[in-house]
Formats: sequence, structure tokens, C-alpha cells
Amino acid sequence: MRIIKLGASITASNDKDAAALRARLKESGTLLVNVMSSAGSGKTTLLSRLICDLPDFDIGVMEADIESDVDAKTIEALGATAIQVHTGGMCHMDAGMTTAAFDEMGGTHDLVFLENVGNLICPAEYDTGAGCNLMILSVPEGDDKPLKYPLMFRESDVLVITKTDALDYFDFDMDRCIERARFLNPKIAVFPVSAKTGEGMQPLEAWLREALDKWRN
Ligand SMILES: Nc1nc2c(ncn2[C@@H]2O[C@H](COP(=O)(O)OP(=O)(O)O)[C@@H](O)[C@H]2O)c(=O)[nH]1
Ligand SMILES: [Mg+2]
Repeated sequence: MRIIKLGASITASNDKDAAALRARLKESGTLLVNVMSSAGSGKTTLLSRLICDLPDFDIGVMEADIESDVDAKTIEALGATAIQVHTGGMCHMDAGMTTAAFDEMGGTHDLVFLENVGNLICPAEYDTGAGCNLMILSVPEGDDKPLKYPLMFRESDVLVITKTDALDYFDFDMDRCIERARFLNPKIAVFPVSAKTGEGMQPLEAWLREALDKWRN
């Protein structure tokens, strides 16, 4: 298990670093998916399910956390390449940090997921160089989150609404949530899923396959 410690990029322009990484990823045909959500909403569980459901893809995962290596261990146990990134207290990954983590991971992969630091604020403010931003909102967090964290919903290409197996226990109005998200970002693709039961995963996986095809063409 490799753990690397990274501080904020000292490069003046994060956007420049992001564009450079994206160009490299395009060249190598690797789709980098930046996964963002609150802590505990289900990022690692969703990634674990995707790794098991997409055995034909070579998948790498960069786990960004302030501390610990539990998520990287979970991912590695499933047979995917995992690297744990310690952000040195930073609440997000920037493009320089993502590039360093990607270089450290090495190898060639079809899909690389960046499990960003858990919060709905800072990660939305930094372009990591990813080809796709995927955000997760879980049912227990509530359907009002698009109202409170609009930038995250605006910056995301995909919204995964997870823990749908818990819908009976929470006052979560799915239609209202999707309407609020689409008001902020009409183009956002929305997938209600349960990473626990597997319900709803198939359309999300089909979307990812298509996104990889588009990235390569
Ligand atoms: N009921 C239910 N629980 C889930 C689901 N996905 C994740 N969890 C639980 O939510 C908690 C946090 O999940 P985790 O993947 O570690 O979240 P992360 O911090 O965003 O990576 C764990 O107890 C998971 O078992 C789901 O689809 N349904
Ligand atoms: Mg996690």
C-alpha cells in the first residue's frame, strides 16, 4: 500500500495544470472521473460496486483523505489499483495534486476514479483535470441540498442519488430533488441508485461506458 502526502499546488494557475492533465489523459484514452460528495454519502461503496460490475475495465482509484488508508485498502481488496493520497489537511484536491497522484499510480487504466475529500463545498471550486465530474447525494442528506450547495450541482456532469433503499425512512422527495438539480444544471445526468442492493446501477454503468467511448473518440 503506497501512501503519498500532498500539499496544495504552488503553481499559479490551477486551470493550466488541469488542462495539461486532461490533454495527457485524452492522449492515453483514460477517463478520469472526479467523485465528489459529503463524507459518508457512499463514495467508496459506489466505487466498490462499479469495480465489481465492470470487470472488463482496468480501473484505478485515487483515494484522497486528510488521514487514514481505509478506503484504499477496501478498493485494493477488490483487485483494482488503489493509491491513498493524504492532502495535508486540505479539504479538496487541485489539479497539481491530482497530477502527482496520477503519476504515482502509474500503469494504464480505462477508468480512473478520484474519490475527492468529503464535502460539498471546496471540491467544486477546483478543476482537477478530470474528464467528468460525478457527484453523489445520498437520501439521508435531504432533497434540499441543491439549494444549499448550488456550485457542486452546477459543476457536475452526473448526479448519483444513492441509498434509495432507505427512501421509506426519510422525507426525501426524489422528483423535487431532481427538479432542483436540473434548475441549476439542465444538462446534468441523474441516476438514483442503491449501491447496497445494486438497484439502478445498470443505467449508471451504461452511461459510464458511453462516456468512455466519447472520451476516446
Ligand atoms: N443503506 C445504504 N447504505 C449505504 C449505501 N451506500 C453506502 N452506504 C453506507 O453508508 C456509509 C458510508 O459509506 P462510504 O461508502 O464509506 O461513504 P464515503 O465516506 O462517501 O466513502 C457506510 O456505512 C455504507 O455501508 C447504500 O446504497 N444504501
Ligand atoms: Mg470513502
